Amino acid sequence: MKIENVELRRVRLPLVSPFRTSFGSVSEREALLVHVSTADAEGWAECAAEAEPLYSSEFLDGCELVIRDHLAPRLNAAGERLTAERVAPALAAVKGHRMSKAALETAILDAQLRTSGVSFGGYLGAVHDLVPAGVSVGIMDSIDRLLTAVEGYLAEGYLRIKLKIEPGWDLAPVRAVRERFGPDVLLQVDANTAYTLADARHLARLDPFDLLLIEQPLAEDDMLGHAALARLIQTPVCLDESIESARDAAAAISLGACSIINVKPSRVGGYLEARRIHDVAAAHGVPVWCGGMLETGIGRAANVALAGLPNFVLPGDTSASSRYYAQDLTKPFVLEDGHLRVPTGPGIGVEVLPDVLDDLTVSSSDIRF
Ligand code: OSB
Ligand code: MG
Repeated sequence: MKIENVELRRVRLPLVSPFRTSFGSVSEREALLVHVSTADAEGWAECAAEAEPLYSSEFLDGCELVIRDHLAPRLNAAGERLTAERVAPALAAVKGHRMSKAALETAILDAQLRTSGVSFGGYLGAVHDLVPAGVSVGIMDSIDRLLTAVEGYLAEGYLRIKLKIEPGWDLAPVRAVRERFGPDVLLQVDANTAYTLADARHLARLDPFDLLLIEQPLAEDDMLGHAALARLIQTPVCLDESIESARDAAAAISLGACSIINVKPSRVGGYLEARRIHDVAAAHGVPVWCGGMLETGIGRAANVALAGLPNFVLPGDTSASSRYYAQDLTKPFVLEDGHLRVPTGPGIGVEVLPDVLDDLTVSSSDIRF
């Protein structure tokens, strides 16, 4: 497949409400779209990096630069023989930059699958038409506001609540949500690396609340710390930031650093590596779920397809478009009885709305092949 052009487009979408995590607060999503043109098809993908390098070391300006100056030229060199499966090997010499690599691979995979009329779900091996949706609820100014937000999400049908936590906002919000909504609500927390192993006794105080999991309590490079913590608390430890590859997943599982994995294709370099993590975890009896990065409909479509694989047994952070945006870049993803439907059309199975895209675009540039 010969690529003719790669367009990089920066878009800015206002969030319906600010989203605060232990590493910062955002009120709009600035995203980088990668749009690949071949003779036969167009492919779209969304780079999950944020404007600032706070979730991980990657950030939007850096992604644009590395795609333009280091990644795209390596794909160009592959010429006609390029396929989505050959993208990662062609880019392997470049260390890291997984979100940038994932965006390129995904856009190329979209074009390839549109050419052959195969859906992402079909290609990846999805076995479900509908996937259960959870929702990630940010840190709020007060417990009252949090309870109002959670009540709204439960009324909409979300099947699992994830509370963002940090020191000073952990036991009280979890206790309040449990007391108000009862023991049957599937509830989990995400610390985004905000604690250290010295907080183990404090985190053990979450044990009585019967959480599904605690996500990434410690620093991303603290595999041994997570293994030690997992022995000191009853809540299952789930890793997000620490897992950047299937090899990381195998190591974390072997060390006892996690018993559940949040799979974000963007964080691990793309959907092919994400599927390998799914497979490694399945072989160890470790359940996985699909994380999110406040994606627009473009990134969401592919995530929902991945979430249809058999070992994605926990509800994901794959929420409806309306949880994030009043106007999405695609036809909105909507909840159907707490589930999102896996797209079945070719490629990611959704179309970008051209007028909306133009309205929300802040800049664009072309890389000619
Ligand atoms: O840690 O899972 C995370 C959003 C941005 C960056 C990191 C994370 C998140 C979320 C929201 O938790 C997931 C979503 O709804 O897309
Ligand atoms: Mg997380």
